[in-house]
Amino acid sequence: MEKLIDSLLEQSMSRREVIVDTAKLGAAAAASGALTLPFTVSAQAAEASPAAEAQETVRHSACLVNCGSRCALKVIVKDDRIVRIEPEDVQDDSVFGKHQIRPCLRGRSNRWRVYSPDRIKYPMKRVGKRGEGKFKRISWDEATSFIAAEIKRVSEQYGNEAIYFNYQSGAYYHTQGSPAWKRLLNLSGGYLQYYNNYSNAQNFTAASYTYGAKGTQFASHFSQVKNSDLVVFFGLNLSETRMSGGGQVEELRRALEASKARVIIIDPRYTDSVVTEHAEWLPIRPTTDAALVAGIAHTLIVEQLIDESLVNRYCIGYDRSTLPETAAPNASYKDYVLGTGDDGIEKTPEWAADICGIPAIRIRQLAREIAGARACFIAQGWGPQRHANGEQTARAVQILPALTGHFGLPGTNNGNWTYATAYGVPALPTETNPVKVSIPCYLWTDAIATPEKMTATTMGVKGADTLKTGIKLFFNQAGNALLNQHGNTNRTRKILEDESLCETIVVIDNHMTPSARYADILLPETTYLETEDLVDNAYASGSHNYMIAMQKTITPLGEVRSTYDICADIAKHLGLGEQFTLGRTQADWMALHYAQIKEKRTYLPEWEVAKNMGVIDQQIPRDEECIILADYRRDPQGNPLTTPSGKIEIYSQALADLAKSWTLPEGDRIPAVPEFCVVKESHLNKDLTARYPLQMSGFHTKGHTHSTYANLLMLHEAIPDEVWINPIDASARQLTSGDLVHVFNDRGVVAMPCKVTQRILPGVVAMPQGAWTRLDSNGVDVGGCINTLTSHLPSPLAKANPQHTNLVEVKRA
Ligand SMILES: Nc1nc2c(c(=O)[nH]1)N[C@H]1C(S)=C(S)[C@@H](COP(=O)(O)OP(=O)(O)OC[C@H]3O[C@@H](n4cnc5c(=O)[nH]c(N)nc54)[C@H](O)[C@@H]3O)O[C@H]1N2
Ligand SMILES: Nc1nc2c(c(=O)[nH]1)N[C@H]1C(S)=C(S)[C@@H](COP(=O)(O)OP(=O)(O)OC[C@H]3O[C@@H](n4cnc5c(=O)[nH]c(N)nc54)[C@H](O)[C@@H]3O)O[C@H]1N2
Ligand code: SF4
Ligand SMILES: [Mo]
Repeated sequence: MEKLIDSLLEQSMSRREVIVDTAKLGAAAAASGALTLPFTVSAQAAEASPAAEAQETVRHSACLVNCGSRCALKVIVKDDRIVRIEPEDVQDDSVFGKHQIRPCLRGRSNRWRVYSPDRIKYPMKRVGKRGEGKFKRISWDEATSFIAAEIKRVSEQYGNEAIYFNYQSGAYYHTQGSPAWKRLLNLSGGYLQYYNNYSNAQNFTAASYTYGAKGTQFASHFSQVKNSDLVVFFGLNLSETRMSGGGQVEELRRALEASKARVIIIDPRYTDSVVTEHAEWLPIRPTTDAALVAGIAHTLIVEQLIDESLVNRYCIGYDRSTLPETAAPNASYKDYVLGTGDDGIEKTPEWAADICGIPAIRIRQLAREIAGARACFIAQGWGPQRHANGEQTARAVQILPALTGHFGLPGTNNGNWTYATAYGVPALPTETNPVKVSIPCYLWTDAIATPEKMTATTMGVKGADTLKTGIKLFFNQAGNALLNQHGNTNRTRKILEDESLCETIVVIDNHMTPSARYADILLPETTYLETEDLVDNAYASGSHNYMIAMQKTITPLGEVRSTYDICADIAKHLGLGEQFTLGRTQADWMALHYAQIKEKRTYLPEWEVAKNMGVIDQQIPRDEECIILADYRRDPQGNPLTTPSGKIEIYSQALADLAKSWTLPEGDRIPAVPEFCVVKESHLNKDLTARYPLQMSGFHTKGHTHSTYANLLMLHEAIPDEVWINPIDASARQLTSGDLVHVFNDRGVVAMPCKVTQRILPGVVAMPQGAWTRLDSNGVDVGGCINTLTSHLPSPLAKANPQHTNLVEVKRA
């Protein structure tokens, strides 16, 4: 409570500071000819006066959080204190013309993040039980020499495979943060690697089977929508997940203004994108998109809306004529849809409607609309795939453009969500990792608790048949997935509390997060605004290309340091100092990286100029080659895909083989065509729904980026964390908006206010993800973290996070 009052007082005091720029006043007065005013001061006089010390200066920084966008921040500083954060000025760039990379409410709240009472300001060592959150201040030398000794001890005792660097996405630095830690760990013998991410593993894995490796990274840029007449989005919500004025949401808005294409959004929630894109909302039950696609395909087939010769030229496994010889004769997608496949069920729109909740008549119309469109842009967000059957959803949406011919042509896409074109701003080289073994990033708790069960054919271990050892030394840099962002927090707590399993946990963060409380050694890193770096435009700025030179805007608080310097010190203790730095400071690396870019783009200004500019437009002409599969469409023989057949694989023999050789948990399936697979926690599971009748899906809220910014009270006032519930479900539980409810299942209980709204379909509730977990004495998560309710069990193929698939009940608290 004290902390809260302190922070409220701090906010109101700095708001009361009067902003007086005497130099500007003098200049303005001179310009207006008001020199006769008795109190006028000249600019020169102002410079000499003591008041000049209180002048505001402008510094440039950026928001490095993982929302996919990258916004520049104009930081107004006075007396070494941040007083305000503004957007950078309007720029002229090669993509949008005159335009502003406008940060969202989160980026602009960075002053509160820097001065938050949650800041960790000194290196610390745990004194209580692990997780209790009791720490004692130690010196930097003590901290860095302890970590060096632990790297040595653990690698000698267990081998380097026992060292792990956890998934993290809180700060995409180029010359500190993750690259610095990875460089240090690689130079000192390596660490157990991970593959996948928490964002889109099911989708990427699916795409590698549907389109080959190329398809995993890219899709058409949204600028193509300028050529579309119809846009169909499955759970794609740019207005809330890509909020920067410099990225995809802006690109889509401009394209829609040009084409006036009709937009249809398929989502359990009526999202802000439905509003801002003037879209039609088709509410769908979570996990059922593959059933919807099968229902659409049924109409396409029976109404002869498919150009079968075209589909068979570009795809395999649509019908029997293109099935590989190794496949069963009735294994094609057409067989699956028409009921001549193994399950014998015809996937009529009525069948699909029963599952997904969209009326059969609307499914038929949708099929006709997509087939009849001149250029339909089909894309999916990553919410639809963050499910227990996410690979199936992803693959189903990926084949819809292929079935309807809407691929490789202007205004079309491949069903995926695009990344920005990479314009290559170098990062600190991490060197190569001598340890070649990797695990799916969602399975690190298993790699701590039950390493003997981690094998290639059960848990997706790569580079070895099985793990040799469990994880013993854990590095958690700029991530909250050590607890908060990982599935089933109550299970994770138990695993972390057992000090005989993972022996040492190092956490590096800005704030005392739920994960930070589980540290043995806790290190404070600078926030974005307290350090210098040269960063890229991140991965969701569409075809817009720029980089940002970040400046240290204030003296870092307390003893906070850059992880480049921290890792250099640890390297020195290990006798690797020179190898780590190569004699360079962090500033030297930035200058070097800039020089490498300037070598290619000689027209860019000198670094001495550029480093004070904030946004640096790379001035690369708009990427016209942003129509995915265009080369393949033009010449499929000349430009084969990287799938085994070189074609779009509606039927995948690789998946059929894999399903046979892997050992899957009961109920899990890996079909060779994009079948709808029922998940355990589904509305169709009559046993489980008797107890937990509501499907609960998470979503990425505007109020925070995951757990970053989630501790800022002012943001909560703007966008509270509330669980969305339909009036029908609310009245059955006698709930009205604002009531505090308990959302619960066998894994835990979360307390949160409810929002009664027609914007969610009946039978489904939606909870924002990212709130900080905090258990009361009864074990109720009064912090409102969704992961108290989610499962740690991975999806079948990608072995990835199914964190949107949950059954729950809701009751008044
Ligand atoms: N404001 C904000 N922006 C962010 C982030 C954030 O935390 N906050 N996180 C960033 C990161 S790291 C990522 S990975 C992206 C994530 O972007 P996404 O993964 O796309 O975001 P989600 O909100 O999980 O899901 C998008 C939509 O899918 C819907 N959905 C859920 N299940 C289903 C389903 O089964 N079928 C269909 N059709 N729709 C479904 C949800 O209701 C939601 O509206 O966003 C990035 N941007
Ligand atoms: N239930 C559920 N869980 C989810 C998701 C979901 O949709 N539903 N989404 C998943 C997805 S897509 C993702 S990407 C993950 C994201 O999970 P994480 O990558 O863990 O992201 P954050 O929760 O934002 O945690 C980032 C941490 O970095 C810290 N940080 C910020 N800036 C700095 C810095 O400069 N230095 C250091 N050292 N630390 C800093 C922040 O304080 C914060 O603690 O969550 C996943 N978890
Ligand atoms: S959270 Fe994303 S959109 Fe918001 S300011 Fe940061 S980078 Fe920009
Ligand atoms: Mo993500």
